Amino acid sequence: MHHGITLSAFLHHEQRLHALSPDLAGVIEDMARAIKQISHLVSLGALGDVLGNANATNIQGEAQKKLDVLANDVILRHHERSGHVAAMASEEMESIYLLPIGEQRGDYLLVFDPLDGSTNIDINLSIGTIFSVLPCPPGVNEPREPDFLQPGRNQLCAGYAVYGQATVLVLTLGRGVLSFTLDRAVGEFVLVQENLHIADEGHEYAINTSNWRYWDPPVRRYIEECHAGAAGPRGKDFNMRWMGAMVADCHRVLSRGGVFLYPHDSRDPQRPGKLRQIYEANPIALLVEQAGGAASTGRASILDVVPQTLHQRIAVIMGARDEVRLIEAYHESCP
Ligand code: AFP
Repeated sequence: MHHGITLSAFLHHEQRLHALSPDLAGVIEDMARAIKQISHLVSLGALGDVLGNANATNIQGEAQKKLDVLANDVILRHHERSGHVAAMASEEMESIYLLPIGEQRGDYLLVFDPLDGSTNIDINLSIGTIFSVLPCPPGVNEPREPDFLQPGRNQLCAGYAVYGQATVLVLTLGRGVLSFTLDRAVGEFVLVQENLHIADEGHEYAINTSNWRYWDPPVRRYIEECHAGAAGPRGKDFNMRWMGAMVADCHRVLSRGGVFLYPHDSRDPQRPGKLRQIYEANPIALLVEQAGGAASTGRASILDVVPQTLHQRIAVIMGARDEVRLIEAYHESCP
């Protein structure tokens, strides 16, 4: 593959050489167009009517930002009449989204978090869009919620965009991870990196330490050992970063290594974690595994967990393989 080719050329190449279905390529092209439009809205900042609250709450009970609602709408509009998807689900909608009556149904289910890291919107820090494509079960023309409750291993494609200094699209079709940058002059995503790889060993971690008192002992142990640095049992110093947007923190992990944790904590006994499994954890977990890293709840591989509900939450520990395995070992020795 050649650096500098456009996303469309890459998808064309995948259809020719790896039998990528034209409809799946179509879903990705539609998503790329939606991301370009969201990127434009984000770039308006205070000059557009895009900042602040939408005066509504989502299914998670979180106050929706205007940009959460706008981005959700942009993605729905780019897919609902394409004929490529059968139905969609999003962090911002309580139920699954069925296509308008009369529109052709495709073979795919699209799930997405339209604007991850909403609390960063009004302070002009990194935010992103996360998406994933699942197969629509054969013979299903009008999908229902149980059709979306598939383990992450079923994902046919996963990706995210980060709206940072540049808008970056990171994508996997299950054959490694590629990174594209939006060339605003021509309105095209251009391939800038192939085979993103996360080094097995990490020296950087990301976790919200304000939740320390709620963590389980294995997570406390791991972070305590990171804090101890070269003088502690790990025998090396660690660096810490926290962006407050999973998509940005995980983009750093995919770009320069380390580990990201939003583990189980005891704040709410009903909640296995904070992050949502189907449209947040699963897509990033697939990208991390495809880049040679590992993605775990601490006790199981994220991609093997079968979700019970559309908005199910899950504990997330992912990134450098050796670090994730060590945290899993701490969980094993602490039933
Ligand atoms: P929002 O999109 O609602 O801001 O949530 C972002 C997020 O789900 C995830 O992207 C971050 O890693 C995490 O929440 C940040 O959580 P804290 O508020 O604990 O920092």
